[in-house]
Amino acid sequence: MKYRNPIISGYNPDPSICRVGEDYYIVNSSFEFYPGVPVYHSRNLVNWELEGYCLTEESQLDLHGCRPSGGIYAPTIRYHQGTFFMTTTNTSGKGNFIVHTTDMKNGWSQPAWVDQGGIDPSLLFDDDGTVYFASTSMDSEGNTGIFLCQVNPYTGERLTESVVISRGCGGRYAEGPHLYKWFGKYYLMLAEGGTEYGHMETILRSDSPYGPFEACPHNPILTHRDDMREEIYCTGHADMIEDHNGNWWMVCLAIRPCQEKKDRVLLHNLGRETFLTPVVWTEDGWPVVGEKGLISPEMDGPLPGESPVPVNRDFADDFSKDRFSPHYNFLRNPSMENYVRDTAEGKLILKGTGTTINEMASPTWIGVRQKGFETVSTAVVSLLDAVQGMRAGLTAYYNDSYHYEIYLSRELDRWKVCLAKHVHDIFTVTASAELPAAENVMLRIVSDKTYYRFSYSLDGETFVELGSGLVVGLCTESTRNMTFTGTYLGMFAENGCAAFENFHVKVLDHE
Ligand code: 6LW
Repeated sequence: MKYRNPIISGYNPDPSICRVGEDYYIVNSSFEFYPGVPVYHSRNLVNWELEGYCLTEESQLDLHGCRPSGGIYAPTIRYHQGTFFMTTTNTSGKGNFIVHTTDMKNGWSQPAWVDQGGIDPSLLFDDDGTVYFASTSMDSEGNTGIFLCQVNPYTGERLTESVVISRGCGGRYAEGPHLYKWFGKYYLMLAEGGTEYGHMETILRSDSPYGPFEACPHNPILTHRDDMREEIYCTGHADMIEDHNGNWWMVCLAIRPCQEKKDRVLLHNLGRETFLTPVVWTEDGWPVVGEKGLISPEMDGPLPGESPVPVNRDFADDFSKDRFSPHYNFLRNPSMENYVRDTAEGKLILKGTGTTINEMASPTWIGVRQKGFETVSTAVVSLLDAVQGMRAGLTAYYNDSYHYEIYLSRELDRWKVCLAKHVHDIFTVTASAELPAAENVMLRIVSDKTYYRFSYSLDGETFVELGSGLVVGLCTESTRNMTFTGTYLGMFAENGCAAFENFHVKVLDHE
């Protein structure tokens, strides 16, 4: 059965997958965004619904002061004897922890912190009841390695010393470890080469979880570092699973470049997305991934469950219901009293504080992941205050130093619509127009692979383009520090209240 990649588009990196009967669950990293660790559910491995998050309270997810691309790194989800376990790292907090639940609808436990350092934690529930905890860390000489200990998954108590079990298969930064028990052996799968264009997945196996490990003769089992098709790059950080029909699958992160081949510039703004590939086994028990270690935008495989249906990546909110969609994210730990859903009027009231979207803090900002290159985002905006210097509008947002926004503002005694851009240390208004009033103005962001274009309309029909911003300004490769996220399309308010109506994001990319 044919299907399209990515299976979860937009910034959803470091996927980990588990199976419960005929139900499948994927979790992803979430960094400085709140809630933390999204959980997607599927029954055919292609159509995924965002069910919610593992970390929904500040006591589980303290992101105060978290730097861009800090916070929550790679998670692992496992299911054992009726209980889900998720382990991850709060790199801006106390490190590695485990949460658990028997029913996701009732939320997850408080963090059980594990006294083993590093990132990319993973769990293996062995047949004899032992629970192994692996992570990628550094030894006293600063050498990275995969560390292993035994833990109590409920309390996080480390039951044995942490020991190095592998340094990888020769690629730099051996990370993203997953230890499995398959066919009576312990398989250790790793991401190596770094999460950029040299990324790859390797696998080893042993009769003991502590090794010594034998490397797969055709490592790396997955990499796009030399793939000349130039459609998908950075494949790695994978997890594997046997479906309920006995077929095998891998989920991994990868990126789709936002530049056309002719431009030959390696850039991506949508973030690292989640991809799916079938896996088969060799006679001597080694996995063969995809098309001999390559994956494609369209693949074929023995999918479980119902045939895939077309994926709808649009988003719409008329604010008539009192609950926020799980697709909304906030920055760090939001003050929810600043986000009021006026269901009677069909409005979202954003109460802007003195914290702006240029700050590494929690401004009044709410966004959804940009899930395609070609999008149209609109909302009708009205300023409710006439405060000098207030701003409220729509933003294409990567992080606090990389964002473009079209917004209404009050300057001296005039109402204005403005376009501002923040790239690196340059924050400036690049265009503005005076308005007769700052109410019921429709703002619009139209994106393609090269530009974000910003327009406004006073009647909802005729739009005036205020200006544009290059997509390259919001790409992961363009940020001054290493970052791991992707663009959001969202609403924001600063220094006063604003009302938003009919927030829509339409994805036009042809699957
Ligand atoms: C992830 C690790 C990595 O934890 O990036 O570059 C981190 N390697 O595997 C964030 O995605």
